[in-house]
Amino acid sequence: MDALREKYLSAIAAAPGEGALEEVRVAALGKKGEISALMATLGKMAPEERKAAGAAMNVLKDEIDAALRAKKAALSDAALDERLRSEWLDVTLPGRPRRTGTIHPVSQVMDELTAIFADMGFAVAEGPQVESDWYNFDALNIPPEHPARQEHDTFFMHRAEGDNRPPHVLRTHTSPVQIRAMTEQGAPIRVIAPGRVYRMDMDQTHTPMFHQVEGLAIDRDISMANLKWTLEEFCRAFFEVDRVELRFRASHFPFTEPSAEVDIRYSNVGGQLRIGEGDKWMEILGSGMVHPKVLQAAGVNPDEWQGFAFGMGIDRIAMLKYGIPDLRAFFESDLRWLRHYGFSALDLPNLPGGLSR
Ligand code: 2NL
Repeated sequence: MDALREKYLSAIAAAPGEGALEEVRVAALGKKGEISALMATLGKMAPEERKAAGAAMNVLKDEIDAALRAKKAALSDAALDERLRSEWLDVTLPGRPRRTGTIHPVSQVMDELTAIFADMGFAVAEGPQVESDWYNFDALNIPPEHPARQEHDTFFMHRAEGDNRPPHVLRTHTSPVQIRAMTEQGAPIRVIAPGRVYRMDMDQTHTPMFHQVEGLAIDRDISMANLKWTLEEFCRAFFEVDRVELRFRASHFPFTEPSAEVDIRYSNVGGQLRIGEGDKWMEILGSGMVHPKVLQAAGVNPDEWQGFAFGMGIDRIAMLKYGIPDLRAFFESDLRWLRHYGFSALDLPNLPGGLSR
């Protein structure tokens, strides 16, 4: 029995894992185990011998059993320690940011514009980007020989072979949208027409597609005073400043008379543009009183109705609002611009203005 005790206690002590320990248990205490076999010999013993041997065997069995349990607990503690060491997780680490999409800056600015003019009672009008020459040019008092119609400014669509009607064009401004609105709705009318426009122009400060918003207000007694207030009110809201100053310079457009280009006062303090203060002027839009011929072309009687119209580029006033220095910065994915809108997905280290610099 001492040999058995010695054998199993050392086997238990040496068992490297729970599997090996189980094998030791089966070898000792299993149905066919050595200690079970030993205990089976009790039945053949004489009663007086059996009492002492039985007690000793029970002590041996309990001792082995206790050693097995202790070892099993030690092995499972060690296994847990090992898992805790190898599988630790720092739950205090910040989460990985999710990369979400955002509204394109130009769309966002268009939404801002639309909201400001909506507050002043302007509806939004939309129309086709492929236009007839009537809506894009003739109705706007732009005659066939006008330079704006030339090949080098306008994208012309192809007509089918043998179709000699004048070609459609990619709209060069959103004015045709307003002509359509006036023609359909008549006067009085107050609409803005934001959207894409196209001109065959591509250099460091021009792209062949850009965005424009035009505005139109026709009523019985609309004057340039209404135009001035509307534009000032718009600029205050859009640039989020209390004071703006606009300067109207006499100009010429075929579709307005009189016409004015409008400049806004600003300063440049160390590259930071401030609207409404300073001694610089920046041209932001063109405007005027709608030409009687244009009203007539849209079926509105110029003896009864009059109104103002204006047009401005969206890309530029957006860059002005958000401090982007020039178009190239915009189109080379300048990250000051993109980051302003949370475009972290494009935050690549080797782009101009990247975070890593
Ligand atoms: C500019 C100048 C302008 C208009 C657009 C307009 C529209 C109708 C009738 C008359 Cl339906 N005028 N639009 C008027 C004056 C100027 O745009 O520099 N745009 C970027």
